[in-house]
Amino acid sequence: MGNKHENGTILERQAQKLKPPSMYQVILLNDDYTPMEFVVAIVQEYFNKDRETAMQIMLKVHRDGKGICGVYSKDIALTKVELVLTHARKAGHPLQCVMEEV
Ligand code: TYC
Repeated sequence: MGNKHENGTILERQAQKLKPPSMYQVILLNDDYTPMEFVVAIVQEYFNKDRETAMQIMLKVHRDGKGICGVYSKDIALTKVELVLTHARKAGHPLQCVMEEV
């Protein structure tokens, strides 16, 4: 059932039901202790931003409490959150990084 190649109707119905994968914003949160330069380096290294863009993102987080570093598929976003948190903890900083479905 459901796979008639001689009649395209059923396959077309299946195709119409397919949704694009959910996307996730990876967000940095502000704190009072993580050095600004450390955050800039994190944004450059894990979110592929140049120094100027990384500085703007860091300053937005510092002023507004949070800021978006990028939008990714679920597995990529999860990996970035884990890498950032691992790097920050190893360096002894309380930096927080979360993901939110767009
Ligand atoms: N508020 C921090 C400070 O003044 C800098 C900072 C920016 C920390 C962004 C975290 O996600 C952050 N040193």
